[in-house]
Amino acid sequence: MSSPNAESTAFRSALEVIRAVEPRVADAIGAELADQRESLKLIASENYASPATLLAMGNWFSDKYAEGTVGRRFYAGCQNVDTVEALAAEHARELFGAAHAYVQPHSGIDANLVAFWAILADRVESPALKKAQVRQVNDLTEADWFALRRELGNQRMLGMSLDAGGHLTHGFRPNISGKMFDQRSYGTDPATGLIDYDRVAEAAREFKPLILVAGYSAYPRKVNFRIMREIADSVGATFMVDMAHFAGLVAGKVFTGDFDPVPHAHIVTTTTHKSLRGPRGGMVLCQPELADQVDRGCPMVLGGPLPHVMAAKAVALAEARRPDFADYASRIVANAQALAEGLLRRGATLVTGGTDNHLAIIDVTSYGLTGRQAEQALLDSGIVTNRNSVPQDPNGAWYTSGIRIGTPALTTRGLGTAEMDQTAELIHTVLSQTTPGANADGTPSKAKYVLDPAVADKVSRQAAELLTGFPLYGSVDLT
Ligand code: DSN
Repeated sequence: MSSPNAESTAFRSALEVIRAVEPRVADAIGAELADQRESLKLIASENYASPATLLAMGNWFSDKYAEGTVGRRFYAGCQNVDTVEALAAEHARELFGAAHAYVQPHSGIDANLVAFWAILADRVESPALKKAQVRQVNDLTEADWFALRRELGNQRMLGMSLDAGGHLTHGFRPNISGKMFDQRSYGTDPATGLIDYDRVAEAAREFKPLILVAGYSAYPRKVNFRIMREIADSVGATFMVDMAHFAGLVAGKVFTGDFDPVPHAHIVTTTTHKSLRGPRGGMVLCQPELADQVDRGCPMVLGGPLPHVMAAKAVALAEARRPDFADYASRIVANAQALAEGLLRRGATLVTGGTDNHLAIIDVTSYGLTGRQAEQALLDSGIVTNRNSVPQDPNGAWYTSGIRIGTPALTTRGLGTAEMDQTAELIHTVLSQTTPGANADGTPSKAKYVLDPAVADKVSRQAAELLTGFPLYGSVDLT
């Protein structure tokens, strides 16, 4: 462990150097720390990376180009980049028990694009693609290229529907995956809100996807990856899991056996900054047969790797291999369950009636609100969340009917189950005292809301008070 003094000195010195060039940037960085310290952060996809992880990104690795892979680069002088990329990959393989790890993706979308490409290259029966893989691309004729585009396009993907908690990159229209793939989705059982594996199997039998995708950004339950793999195998699909949200729970051995995607999936993608608590970025883990294609991620779909971020991934993954990370991961779930129980006890409605992971979805229609109204009212009260669709959402993806809450960040900060109950009380107070507003012409608004500023002020003060016992980056004094 570094000394608290070293951490404080490092950040203060960094800001002093930045301030000498553009003081407004230094001020914004300082203000961001102040804001994060003061608010009750319940965004399920956010966290607080360690000082070591943050500092590993602010250095001269940022200046280096390193297209290619370890030991096989398109630029000279990559020996130090090789060191950090190999280290990050080794930590990832060891942490997750994966055969292969590719740590270059810049984000979750990038990681998914790398995975899609690897699966297409592995699975699509295309004579033109075979030629493209073995020959110099200049040798392909116009007819070969035409065939290649035809054969790669319109392949089938089956993923979880957006309103049930799936992710945009799993074949939905606003994302490129929804434009390249012929996509169908499986939802959840309307009565329970849970994945109905028989229905997934039925959809897979009917649709015969090339890729079956599991994973979510707003589903509050475990997924049985053994069953999903059996479904994929029964129709000859490649099974891909996007574990971006719950990678920390896999790393911390909270999700094991049927609920650990790594032994069951052909390919697993993740971000590194959510429950895994690393730097902002992505990563792909895969079975050996997909490794060569995955390693072509750059330049196939990625720009030059970000060596400074790979260095930070190596640091964060090393942290996640320590025994205390398992304790952190189990506290995330205990906190999410305490928060969910606290809300249920006060009369809130939760999608699926609770949680067994790091997040919960409050159906705010039971408070007479849209997600957008609830999100803003909570923000006014010092509670940072995001609005989210609920299954079969009547308010659509912009206004929504839900609020997603998650505990990875507050758990990092040290809050426990008692504080989660207090947090539930604050959320319930705001939502039960907010009413829908009206447009200027008197029609009901899905965005406007009425909340007595005195209530918002009181809850903000209570939220700040709750946080005083849990200083964020407590060693860092920027004054
Ligand atoms: N934006 C992330 C989330 O909040 O879940 C997913 O990409």
